[in-house]
Amino acid sequence: MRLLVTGGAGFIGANFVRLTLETRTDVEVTVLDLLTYAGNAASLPEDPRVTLVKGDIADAEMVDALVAEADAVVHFAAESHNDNSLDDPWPFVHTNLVGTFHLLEAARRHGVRFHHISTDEVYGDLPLEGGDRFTPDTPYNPSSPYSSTKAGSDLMVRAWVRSFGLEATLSNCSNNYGPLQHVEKFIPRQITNLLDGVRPKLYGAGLNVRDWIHVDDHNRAVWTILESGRIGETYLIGADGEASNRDVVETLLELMGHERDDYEHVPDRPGHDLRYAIDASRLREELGWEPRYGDFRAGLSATIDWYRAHEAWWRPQKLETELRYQRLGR
Ligand code: NAD
Ligand code: TDX
Repeated sequence: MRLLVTGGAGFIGANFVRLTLETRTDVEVTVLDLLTYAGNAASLPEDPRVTLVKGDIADAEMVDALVAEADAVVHFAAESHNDNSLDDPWPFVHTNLVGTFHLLEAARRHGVRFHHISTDEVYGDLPLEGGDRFTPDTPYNPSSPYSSTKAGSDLMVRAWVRSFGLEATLSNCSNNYGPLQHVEKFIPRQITNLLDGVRPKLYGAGLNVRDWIHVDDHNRAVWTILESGRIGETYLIGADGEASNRDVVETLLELMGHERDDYEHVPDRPGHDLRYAIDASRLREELGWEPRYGDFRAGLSATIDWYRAHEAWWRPQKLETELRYQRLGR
């Protein structure tokens, strides 16, 4: 099987490529990645079964040629950080909307199976109190330029299925954590701050809740959907990992040998979503998927170990990232 993985040099995509090589012998992977600030060729394993092509998913000609050679496309590439989308939304429109459009058109022309990776943020947020969770029937209600462009890309995929018979599936996953995540994101930012002797930074009161899942559990679900998902269907991926940002920071502090209250509050993110929570029943009951990382604390501990052991991977991005946050006042 020849797989085209867009965004395969990013956090989730690179973990997907690694998992694929470890678990399948019959797959060859071409990664199409622009290697933006978020992409890192060093995240990919050196393996004769992996080819990295540096390019833009909004480059219609290049995309057409690569999709033509593939048996399936797994589309991870995106501008992915909410804070950046509040600073400058245009790259989000370019990559998440225009880029997805060109991929869909190529997949339609060549009749190639397509899996679209998306986020629970397309559903907006839930109240802090109460046990509501997102389901595949929750109405779209995105809050940020990031989530609105992801929502638009999801809707295009659905329309291409219905109008053109594209063989596509979609998945909307909750917050991922694990190795190879850029230091701009919440958990790696706090771990690497602590390694640098800097106190963790909580937006606002830190009461916002995210539903954490280990990146390998997400990627196993993607493979399950690719192999046995129903065409045209949307699967929500989540592992019942709800925690407030304050809980996460306190746990990281404790695991790294600090007092649990040794963090600081910084100004809140504008439009900050309160709570996400996923009901993954369809994926569990229809396709039999189960998460393997049940213990979030143990997963965080392993993630801390990974960042301790891989400073050479994250160090080049750290200063620039913190300077950007300084400019944003966060
Ligand atoms: P990331 O920012 O770490 O990686 C994105 C990758 O896409 C990078 O390698 C980057 O170079 C590449 N890219 C960006 N623009 C491109 C372009 N125009 N052409 C080609 N490549 C381009 O993101 P991530 O956290 O790995 O997220 C991957 C996907 O998963 C995204 O679609 C995101 O919306 C989705 N998602 C992420 C999470 C999460 O918690 N991180 C949760 C749910 C869904
Ligand atoms: O320094 C910080 N302090 C803080 O309190 C940072 C960077 C974040 N936060 C808060 C904001 C969020 O409530 O932590 C939470 C998580 O923040 P992010 O890591 O930026 O993730 P989030 O905005 O929830 O979006 C993530 O999950 C869904 C990914 O970045 C998206 O790509 C994915 O779609």
